[in-house]
Amino acid sequence: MSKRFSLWGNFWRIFEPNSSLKNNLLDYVIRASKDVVSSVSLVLLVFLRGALFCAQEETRFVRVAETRKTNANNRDLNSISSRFPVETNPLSLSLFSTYCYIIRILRMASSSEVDAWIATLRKCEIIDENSVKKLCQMAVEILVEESNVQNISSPVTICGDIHGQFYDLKELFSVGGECPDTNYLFMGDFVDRGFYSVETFLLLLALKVRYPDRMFLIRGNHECRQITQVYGFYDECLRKYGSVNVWRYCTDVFDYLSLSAMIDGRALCVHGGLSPNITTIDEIRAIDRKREVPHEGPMCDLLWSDPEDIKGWGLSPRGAGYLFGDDACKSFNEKNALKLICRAHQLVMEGYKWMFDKELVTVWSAPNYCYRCGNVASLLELDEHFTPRFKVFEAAPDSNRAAPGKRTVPDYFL
Ligand SMILES: [Mn+2]
Repeated sequence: MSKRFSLWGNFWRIFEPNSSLKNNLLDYVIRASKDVVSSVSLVLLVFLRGALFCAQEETRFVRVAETRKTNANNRDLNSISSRFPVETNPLSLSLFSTYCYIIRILRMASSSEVDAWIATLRKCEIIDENSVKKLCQMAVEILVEESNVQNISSPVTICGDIHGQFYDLKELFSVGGECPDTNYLFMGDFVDRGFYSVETFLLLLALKVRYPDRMFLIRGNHECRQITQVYGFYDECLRKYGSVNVWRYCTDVFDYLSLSAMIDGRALCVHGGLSPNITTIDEIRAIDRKREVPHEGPMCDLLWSDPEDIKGWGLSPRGAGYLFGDDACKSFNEKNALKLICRAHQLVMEGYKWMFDKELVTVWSAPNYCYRCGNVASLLELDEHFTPRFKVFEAAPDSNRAAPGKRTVPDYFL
């Protein structure tokens, strides 16, 4: 090299507004690594930064390491970082956090690309097939690390079904606040039935990739290959892209979506409901979720079940999952020290519905469902004191929609 690449001199240039290295940490890393002195210093720098990161997040890593020890047979932890030999000694913790830090740098390097996708998708325009492929790969890298029961801290805004109603999702964000200013948990059923499943799912996914600690997505019963071939998502991908590749990339992502979320250890959020085969939260953690939604069993029940005014368990008219009564719900909550089960999956005309002496709530976030049900929608805000506050909203006015909002109602209505 005729001119030595100066590690320190160039480092600050990343932050200059018109720098050629702007937003391109990866480029910086590659250039620095071409020079021996620079690359050695870079490795040291990264290791030191990793150690600092470790010190900051030590308690979290200790907890992760301990969870792994106690869940030695837990197949859900079969991810890249869980194969990393983490013990609770400082050196391996430091190595582990260095690894996490490098992953974080690589993610930051591509954030300007993700920002561009988000800007396009926010206009309800699709991104090209290669971008979808890349976005889906990035999403899988994040989702594969997530537990079946994601821990989320309040405050958080919880949303129910969206079903491809893109303009109503924008309405939701204008009522609840934009991501990342607001923490969001979406409880599944992003696709099918509405006209914009592609834009809706890809926008939520891009936000997940861009702000992984601010946006949480869990799986609904429509996030599977079989259902999307019947209720619209498959046809929409074919129509908008001329091939089913995008549908394939997206359905592959579905397999990695988490199954539930736990808020402050007090509220369990799932798409459908409970299962007679699950009595503890640890049993949810032990499910091997990375697959198509099965037709029966615990994983299927979490995505398909409904609460009902019965005693114990009943057969579901949906043909999958179960009906469960207040006694089943209350004993599950008591056993797991839960205050609340939060779920979506059923249309409620008022947007939300309490049941079982406020031990369960249904949240529905698709206003005027299928563009003809006339219902309102809601989102549930849980603050630091765990006080629930519902925000009810109506469908976006026609003036805020593109023409297809006025098209005929699809046949996918159930
Ligand atoms: Mn559903």
